[in-house]
Amino acid sequence: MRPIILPLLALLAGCSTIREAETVAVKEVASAQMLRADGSVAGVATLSLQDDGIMLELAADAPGKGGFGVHLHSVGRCDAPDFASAGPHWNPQGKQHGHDNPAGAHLGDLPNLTSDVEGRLYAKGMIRDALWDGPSGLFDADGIAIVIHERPDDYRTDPSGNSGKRILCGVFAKP
Ligand SMILES: [Cu+2]
Ligand SMILES: [Zn+2]
Repeated sequence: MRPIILPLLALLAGCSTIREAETVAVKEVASAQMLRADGSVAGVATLSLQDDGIMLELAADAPGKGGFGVHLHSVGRCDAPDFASAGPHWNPQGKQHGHDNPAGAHLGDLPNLTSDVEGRLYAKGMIRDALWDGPSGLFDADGIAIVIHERPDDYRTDPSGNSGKRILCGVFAKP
């Protein structure tokens, strides 16, 4: 029996490894429609709570060519046309702006995005050190928004990285 059973076990082990790799356990998910100043939809962003952290994914029409600052903002409200209602950068640790700032960074400070040849923006990555909910979490009492700005973030200038106007804004809503 032994020569037959061993290959069989190896095969089963291989299958279960593949299955684990393909299925990421998502505990919670929230999505946001990315709105332009005129109220039209430019794309979508999602946050998902997974075993090893919180994943952000975004796909949207770029507001032009080049690089654009992107942040999580502390209030889940996007009132057109200036989106000032989304408040400052999400900052539950009380720091200054920017990863190049010795007193930084806000937890909502994300890497700049660059438009591709088709004029689209894509992002996928883990939000470091973020909590999903509770008083210092993404989904605290006033919610959470994501904002794309008119120009790149300089990663240094407090409080907003000198990234200019708010061009796209999305409120994350839990289903
Ligand atoms: Cu911003
Ligand atoms: Zn910031």
